[in-house]
Amino acid sequence: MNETESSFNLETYIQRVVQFTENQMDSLVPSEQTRPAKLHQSMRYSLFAGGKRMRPALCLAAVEACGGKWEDAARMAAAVEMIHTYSLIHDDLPAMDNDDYRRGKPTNHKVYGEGMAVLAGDALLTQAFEILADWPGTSGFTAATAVKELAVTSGSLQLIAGQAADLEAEGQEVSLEDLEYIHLRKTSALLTCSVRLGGMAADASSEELEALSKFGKSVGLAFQIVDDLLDITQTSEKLGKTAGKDEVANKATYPSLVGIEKSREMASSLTQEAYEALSMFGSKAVSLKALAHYLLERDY
Ligand code: GRG
Repeated sequence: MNETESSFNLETYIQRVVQFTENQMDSLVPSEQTRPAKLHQSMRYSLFAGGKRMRPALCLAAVEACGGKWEDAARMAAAVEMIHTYSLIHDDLPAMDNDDYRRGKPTNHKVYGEGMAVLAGDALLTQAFEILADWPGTSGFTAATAVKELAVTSGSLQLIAGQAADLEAEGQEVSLEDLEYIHLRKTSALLTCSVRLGGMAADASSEELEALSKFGKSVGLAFQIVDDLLDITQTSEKLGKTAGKDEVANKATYPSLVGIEKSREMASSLTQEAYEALSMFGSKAVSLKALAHYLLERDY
């Protein structure tokens, strides 16, 4: 560990990210009183229910790695968290994963009903693009480029592809290759997009964006493997969502396909690859590196 790394305090860093992102979202999303009030309450219920805010954290850390300021990526940080929250609301619906508990609270549809939960997800998804469309851009990147980055990530070849493949995999034989197809899309895609948007906010070079893509891909797969492990080893209270669901649903996961030990090894080796992708940023990547380490070692 070098001097910059040893003086870096991740806990304080994450607290600042949470505050910054929540302030942004609060100022950008219509108030709970805005008509139709129930819709806006439902959107805000899930948006402000907690959550680790890892996508904004990665986005803001990527701005730093590329020499920019958080302010430049404020809209990106809000937009990626809104897309993430929409995906969680829809994923929890009875037609998908049918979950009652998320971020330590009853799921959106349990509180607001299925119809309103679908609409809250739709509205968060749509508003994320509106927010990004108002980003002023840099000399190298326009708002349209950033909007396209988020749209491709959220579309039928990435996020939704992962979810569709996951739905289709239920009750089927799933290979390690199939599992990687799903998680590169369900999990890595939005993490990669978060760091790439942060890079764009700092007017990153194409080499820097390429390095951020490699970092996001590795961190994303490691994140998913750790998520699968936590589903087995942690309680619902600790996770804030239903633990042990994968086994009950007989779902293919990394531990079910390769075992717990091998899964841990894979997550460590992917995190190592993520660190290596950061070499060109030097000490400016201290926060990205600390976040990758945290995502590997987290216990919820
Ligand atoms: C388009 C409906 C739809 C879904 C897309 C992202 C996704 C696919 C589904 C969401 C559910 C899920 C299990 C996604 C995999 C990624 C993952 C482990 C998400 C949980 O993210 P955390 O742990 O959650 O960062 P918090 O609550 O901390 O923000």
